[in-house]
Amino acid sequence: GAFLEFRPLDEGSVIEYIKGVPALSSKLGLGKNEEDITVKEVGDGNLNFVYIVSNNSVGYSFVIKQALPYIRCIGESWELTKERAYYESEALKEQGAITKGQHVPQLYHYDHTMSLIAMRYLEPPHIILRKGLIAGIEYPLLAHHMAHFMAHTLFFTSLLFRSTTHHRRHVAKFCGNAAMCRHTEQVVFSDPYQISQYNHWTSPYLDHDAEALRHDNLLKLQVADLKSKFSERAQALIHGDLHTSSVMVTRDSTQVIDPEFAFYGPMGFDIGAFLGNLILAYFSQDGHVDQLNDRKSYKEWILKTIEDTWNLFYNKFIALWDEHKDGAGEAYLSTIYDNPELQLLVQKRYMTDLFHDSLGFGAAKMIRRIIGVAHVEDFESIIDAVKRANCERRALDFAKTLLKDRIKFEGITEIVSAIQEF
Ligand code: ADP
Ligand code: SR1
Ligand code: MG
Ligand code: MG
Repeated sequence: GAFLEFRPLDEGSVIEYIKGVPALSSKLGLGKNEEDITVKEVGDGNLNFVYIVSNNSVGYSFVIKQALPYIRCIGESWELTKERAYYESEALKEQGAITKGQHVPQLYHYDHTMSLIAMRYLEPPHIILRKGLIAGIEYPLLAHHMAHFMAHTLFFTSLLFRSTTHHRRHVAKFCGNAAMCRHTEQVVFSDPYQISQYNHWTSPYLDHDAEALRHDNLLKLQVADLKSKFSERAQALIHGDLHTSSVMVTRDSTQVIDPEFAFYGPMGFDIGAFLGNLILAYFSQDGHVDQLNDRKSYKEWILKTIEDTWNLFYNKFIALWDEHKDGAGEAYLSTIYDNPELQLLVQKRYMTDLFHDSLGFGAAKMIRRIIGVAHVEDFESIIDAVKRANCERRALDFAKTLLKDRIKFEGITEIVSAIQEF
């Protein structure tokens, strides 16, 4: 049978594990031709171990992801609950159902004892979006797909669609993911603004920039507002870590993976994560210029993707709202919000607040990737430290402006112009 006690797996013991789980061994056709089974650890994320298990004689594969009770990229000294695998499995189910399986890998199996999930293998040519952005590859459907994913997962888990009773039941379930929220609170909203053993940056070039963060009263005032919103506002089921390494893509397919940070939080945290990471990708492009590619048109494509993502999100979200305005959602009762002008006013207010939240969270997430513990490959892959620091400083300065002045921006075209003029 399945393992009775938690045990960290390795490439060797994965097969032994699968043998004890009929749902997985039968999927793989295990038993007949065991020598055709291969296991490869491919985890390149910060936290967990990911194995691709393949039966090469039939050309079938799936993925096993296991959470150990610590942060992989740091080591056993930084403990992190392995219960995160449970929240990842629940979020995969929920987001999979809401998007009708279009943008989330199917969950095959969850094992609580082993803190492990099995899911669909996103086969090549799927790659991590961040790697595609570094390589300068355009994805024509990305904005459309991400807008669809975010509009659907956020709308259908909010009070715009649900009763407060229904909502509270769901909020309570994901409240248990508190340790993961505390992790985010530390690495996004606290550590970049104080001295922390985990912070690092491209030194010595950014030493003054890092110090300036610790003395920027206006910035700290704004970050406190965001932290409060992150910790207090159960607006919708958010992915919680929606950067460009949590998206796998081909030209035609966009798949959102890795929702282990999922909980009921502010919608803008997801939208901001995605947009903020696209802005990081934009500012890193100058570091990837070579004789073959000046990256000019690619930078334009990134900006267009930022603009399209927000505009498509806006339209899709409002369309869902209009479609369900007489449904069970209790945020704006149709008996009270009973005329088109009022409906328009309320929607305008809601979307403007959401836009400003997204800008704030996006900016905070940019800052943590330059000064905090975990950096991004967009910049890390720029070998020349001077070049890298110059790209990082522009991104950091832009993020600081965005964080402080976000309510001055009325629409996404203003953001795109601000990036271009920066
Ligand atoms: P972590 O939580 O450690 O960041 P991820 O879920 O992001 O782990 O997975 C780490 C890596 O494993 C991804 O960057 C990707 O390369 C690979 N991976 C994860 N899930 C899948 C999948 N379903 N199909 C193919 N590759 C995957
Ligand atoms: C040590 S911080 C690691 C980071 O990686 C994850 O993807 C989350 O973003 C987390 O903050
Ligand atoms: Mg990941
Ligand atoms: Mg993860």
